[in-house]
Amino acid sequence: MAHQWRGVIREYAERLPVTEATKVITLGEGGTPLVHAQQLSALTGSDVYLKVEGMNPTGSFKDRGMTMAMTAAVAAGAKAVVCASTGNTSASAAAYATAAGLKCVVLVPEGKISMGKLSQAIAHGATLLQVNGNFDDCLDIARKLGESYPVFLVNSVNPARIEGQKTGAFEVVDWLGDAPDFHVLPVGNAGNITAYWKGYKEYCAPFESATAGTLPAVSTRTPVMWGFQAAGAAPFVAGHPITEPDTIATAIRIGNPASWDTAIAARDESGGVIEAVTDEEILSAHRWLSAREGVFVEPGSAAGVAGLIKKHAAGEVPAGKTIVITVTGHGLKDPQWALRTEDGSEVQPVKVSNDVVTVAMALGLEEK
Ligand code: AN7
Repeated sequence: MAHQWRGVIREYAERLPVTEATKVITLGEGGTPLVHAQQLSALTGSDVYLKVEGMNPTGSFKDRGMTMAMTAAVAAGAKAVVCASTGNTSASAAAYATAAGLKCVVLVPEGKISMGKLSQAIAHGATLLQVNGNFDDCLDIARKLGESYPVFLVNSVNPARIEGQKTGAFEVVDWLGDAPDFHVLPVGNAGNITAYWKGYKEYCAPFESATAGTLPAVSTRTPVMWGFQAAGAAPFVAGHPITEPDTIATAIRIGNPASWDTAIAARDESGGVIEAVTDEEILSAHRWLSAREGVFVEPGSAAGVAGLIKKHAAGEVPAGKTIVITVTGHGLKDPQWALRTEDGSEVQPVKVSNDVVTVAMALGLEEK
């Protein structure tokens, strides 16, 4: 019988802070496709793979961390959870809170989250407040609420989130048979680069499991980590927080990343970089993925691909390597960008009358 994926907690229970007795809150997250990107591979002369996180239950990588955070919330006896979000965390928190039977409060920056993500939080019954401020302001309030009020914080400052998200690295190694040479991803609040690096390091050494003794190393190496931020929201490139972050990639419109030190550690321990890509480069990579690879992502998710293309143009991508890029969220989250041409004009579908000859003419077809 084919193996049914059981969600990241049950698949990787020995490497997570859970026991047999833990009540697991899951929607079947993880087990996402690692797609061989044929055109990016042809471009670079390396084997480039896309870890397609839009295939998670709520359409982003956040579900890997949210299954752990919501499981921890239930274990702690919480009745309500809270998060700040640029959109995907709120969509995920709302869905997993529903599955857990908990109330969910989400704080989002007013006017700066995509329609798809807003719809998800509302559909799952979260109490959504639009804060007159940016994501960093929302996170500040969410942290204070968690400290002083009876609500459980499920942002990635909660270590359970990082534990869940590290399973992305495990899946890459399990699929490829070893760690890639490079792992590339977008960086916003910096939880994901922290989590991947933790996962890669744990898989590359004997692991002291809380439930299963000492587990042997699975991989022989760890990758070089390459993170990319939007140029208007690139605190790691500036070397300090940004007070007015701005980018069309609203998912990563973050100026004061919570996981600052661990992201710097991932960069430096791995011999990697965190660099910036412009909104134009992000939209161009977004178009590349949909039109050349067959993978539809939201703009923020294309930042890693934009970074790889930029570094290739600068002659900084070696050939003959294995490169994995996490594309973090689904294109349907924020579909409006697909309906714009490169020069910024709106795509207008061609209208035709209800008649085969007219349709054939519109297609330039001659009768056979
Ligand atoms: C598609 O949902 O911060 O560096 O509040 O939605 O781990 O923050 C989302 C971030 C990349 C950046 N790609 O990841 C939120 C939120 C997508 C995202 C990131 C986000 P981190």
